Amino acid sequence: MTRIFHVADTHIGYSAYRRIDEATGLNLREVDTYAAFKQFVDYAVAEKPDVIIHAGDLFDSVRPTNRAISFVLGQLIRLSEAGIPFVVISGNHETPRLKETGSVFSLFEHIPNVHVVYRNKYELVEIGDGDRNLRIHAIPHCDDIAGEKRKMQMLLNDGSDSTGGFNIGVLHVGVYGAGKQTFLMDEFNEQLITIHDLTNFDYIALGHYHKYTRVRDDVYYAGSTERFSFNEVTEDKGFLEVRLSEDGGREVVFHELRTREMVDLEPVACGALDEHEIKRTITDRIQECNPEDKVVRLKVLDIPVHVYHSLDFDELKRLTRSAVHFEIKYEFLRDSELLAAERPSFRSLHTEFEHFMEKYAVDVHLDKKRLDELGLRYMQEWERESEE
Ligand SMILES: [Mn+2]
Repeated sequence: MTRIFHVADTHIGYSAYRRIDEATGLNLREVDTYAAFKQFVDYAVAEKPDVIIHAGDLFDSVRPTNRAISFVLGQLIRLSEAGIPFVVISGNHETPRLKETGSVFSLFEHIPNVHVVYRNKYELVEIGDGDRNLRIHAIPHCDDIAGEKRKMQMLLNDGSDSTGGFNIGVLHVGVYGAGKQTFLMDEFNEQLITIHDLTNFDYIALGHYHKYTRVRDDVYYAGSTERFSFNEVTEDKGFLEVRLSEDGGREVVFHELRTREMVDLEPVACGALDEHEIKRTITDRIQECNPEDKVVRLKVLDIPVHVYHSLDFDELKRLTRSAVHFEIKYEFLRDSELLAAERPSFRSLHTEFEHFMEKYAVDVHLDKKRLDELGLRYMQEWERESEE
């Protein structure tokens, strides 16, 4: 039996929010991506699979920091010393737009047992020999994915008379037309393929789609090793163990990794609540979820503007401070009576500001929610002062 560990989308170097890890001084979410990958490597070193296949987006960016590179280097050396072959293709996140930029993967090229595939074209990586021979057909992120895919299938068909061993495909792609389902991330430069014309593989290891998914009996996404947005809040994160036997048997097992807790709380629907109830429900939701060390989102729907203005933001901050990140998203009630009462040519300053902020594109590094909050607060203070 041959055992393959299929992992993908580790996005090493990703960082988010403002929380710093006290031990290292690094962004805590960055440290989380390191921890998830290290957990995987620890498991692999203990379990010694015949090969590890990483299906792309090992790094989060084309130019990872020295820290991210040195972390990955250390982990790959551990695998190398344990004698575990590691095959990795470049994904859309780490593939430079200009070839002159060069690939970070070239740094790992000379480590024994490490095979990096990043040259904009299909490559065949062969591991082992005889019955345990693994022919790994690897396509990195490239300019002509359809052409490289055809080339891969052709080469596989040509070599299919060779005896023993397994043919494994590895790609970093979105898939469409698989059982009427489409798997994509809606990213700017993602590659999309169909898979109906990929045949005679013993297994195809996909990367890119962050949710662990069986696409076809022989085609799987391993999913990412951490949650990178609230879209992934309900997904288990981990990697796949694929067991192939010489008689054609195939078993795929998902192994979950321990990751940072991410919670999307039940929204507070303000519609039927009075001001007091709204405030109490928000506070209750926060306290019930015990936000310590978690990434949390709470939506507050249809909150009347005057209630929003009377919230105790300092208190809310105090209640949510122990979270790694606590996001409260307010959606305002559009009170038709209130709007009708206003002269159409001149809406309240608050409403004008809200409309302005909705349309105003702020620099990505600025926290728009905080800007919203501050603007509204300053206006409220100014109003109070001018009333006195
Ligand atoms: Mn990707």
